[in-house]
Amino acid sequence: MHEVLRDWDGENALISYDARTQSHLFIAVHSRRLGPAAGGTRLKTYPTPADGLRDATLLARAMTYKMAVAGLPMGGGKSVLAVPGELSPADRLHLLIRHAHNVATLNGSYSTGPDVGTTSLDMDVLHAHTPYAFGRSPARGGSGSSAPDTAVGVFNGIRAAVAHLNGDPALDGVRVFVQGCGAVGEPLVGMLVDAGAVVVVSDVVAERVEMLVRKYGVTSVAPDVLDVDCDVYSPCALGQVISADVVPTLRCRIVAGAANNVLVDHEDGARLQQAGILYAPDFVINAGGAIHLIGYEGLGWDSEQVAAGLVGIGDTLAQIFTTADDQGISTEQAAERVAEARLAAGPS
Ligand code: PPY
Repeated sequence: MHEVLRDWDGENALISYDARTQSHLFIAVHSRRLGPAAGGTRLKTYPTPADGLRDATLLARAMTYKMAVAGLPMGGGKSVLAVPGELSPADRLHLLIRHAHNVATLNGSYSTGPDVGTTSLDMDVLHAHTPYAFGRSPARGGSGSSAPDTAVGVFNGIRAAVAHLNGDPALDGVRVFVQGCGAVGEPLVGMLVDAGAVVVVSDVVAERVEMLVRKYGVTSVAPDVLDVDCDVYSPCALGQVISADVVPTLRCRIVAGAANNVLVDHEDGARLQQAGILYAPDFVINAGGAIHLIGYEGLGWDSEQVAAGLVGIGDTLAQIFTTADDQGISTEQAAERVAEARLAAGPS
């Protein structure tokens, strides 16, 4: 764990161990340069505790960049609850309450929200112990699940990428492979089908795939298949799917999905560029959830303002694609430069 922290450029990390559930609790605060840090709570099993801490630190950094590019007055943070396996409801509740107390000790320098493995109902639990939890259920005063708005942002981003290559954002007949059809992937599939796209899906949960095939008439591939012949590959499950080994096997023109930390290495952005694949940087295209949570709950936005923010994802990507072309750099680099310029300028 020392090495994880040594190799990270964040502000601080809170680390604790819960003996009852044999779980590690991590909160990583990467940067508060643009405002208090925010980012979801991921509840998941990792090979080692250090892997959980590494995930928290890298996801927190991605949140800093996401907030900066989206123009939200927030910093980047993330929590990981690294559990040994499925917890009983009572143990899970115990762990969430312990996490809430950890969040509370940070006195608002970090706020959390839902992420992989947690829901609005979990935020209701956290909020009973700390005010610093976004994304409660509407019945408890929250703005509800941000996943559908994350999907809208990804949809807008896919249109921007298609427009950059085709000169037209129309998705009619465009082949899109959506990998992972959970809370974000499913509504995305619905929007794509409505827009006339030819959609291929995959998911580790076979029943989910069967449901989508029945509901939308899409086709499917096995969960481990990546080399689907398509225009757009949309990773909407977990990250780290693009690596030096994977890039040569891809048969798409665009990579544009909702997953966080899609690239294994920073250099994979350049590898995609060299392979002639247009990459929509993850921290730009998946900002819809943050725009929803911070917009509604932090900034008091109405649904029109949130919708405008989601449209902005497409506009920002269009600019990043053009800058990357003009300067001969990868889209990942172009997006990082936007974030780093905002961080250098400080809060606006
Ligand atoms: C993400 O976009 O990955 C998030 O974690 C969303 C978020 C944003 C702000 C507070 C909590 C979660």
